[in-house]
Amino acid sequence: MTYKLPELGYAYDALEPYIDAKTMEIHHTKHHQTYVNKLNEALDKHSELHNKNLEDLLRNLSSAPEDIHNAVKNHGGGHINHSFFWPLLKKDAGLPNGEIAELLNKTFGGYDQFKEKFSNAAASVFGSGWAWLVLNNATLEIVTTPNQDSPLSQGKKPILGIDVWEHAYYLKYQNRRPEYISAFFSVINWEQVAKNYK
Ligand code: MN3
Repeated sequence: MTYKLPELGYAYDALEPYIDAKTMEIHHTKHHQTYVNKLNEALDKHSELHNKNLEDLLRNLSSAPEDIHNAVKNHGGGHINHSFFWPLLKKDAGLPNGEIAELLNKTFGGYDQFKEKFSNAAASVFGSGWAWLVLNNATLEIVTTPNQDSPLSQGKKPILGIDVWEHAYYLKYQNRRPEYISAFFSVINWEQVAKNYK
C-alpha cells in the first residue's frame, strides 16, 4: 500500500488572482508530496496497517503504534487534509445554494454571518493550522485544528476547510492572512461542499 499525490484536477494558475500559480505549484508538488512520502515511510514499518484506510487510522489515532503515532497524525493528516482541500477550490463557483445555503441560514443566520464567523476562526489560528466547517453528529460547527490535525480525530466530519499555514499564502500575501482568507471566499467550490455534506 502506497499513497500517491492526487491530481489537482485543474491548472496551477486556475485560481489566479486569488491564489497564485507559484503557491499552488509549490503547495501541491512540494508540501503535499512531502506528507505523502513521510506517511508512506512510516507505514512501511507496519505492514499490519496496510489494509486499513487512512480515515480509519485518523479516527482511531490513539490506537496507532507509538513509533509512528506522530507520523500518522502529522503526515497522514497532511495528506488527507490536502486531498480534501484541492477539490474545494474553484474560481467563479458562485455562492452556496440549495440545502447548504439553507443549513448556513439555519445554523449561522445566513451566508454573511457564516463567512464572518469562519473568517474569524481562520484568522484566530495561532501559527499553522486549519479552520473547518464540520458535521458534529448532525450539527454544523466551525472548528480549528493546529498543525495537520484532522477533524476526523475528534469524531467530526469535515465539509469545508481552509489551510492557514503560511505556505498556503505567504508568496502572495506575506503576513496578510486576512486578505488570503477573504480571497479564499472567491474560490470556494460550493458544489463540492454540498457533496461533502451528502
Ligand atoms: Mn498546506
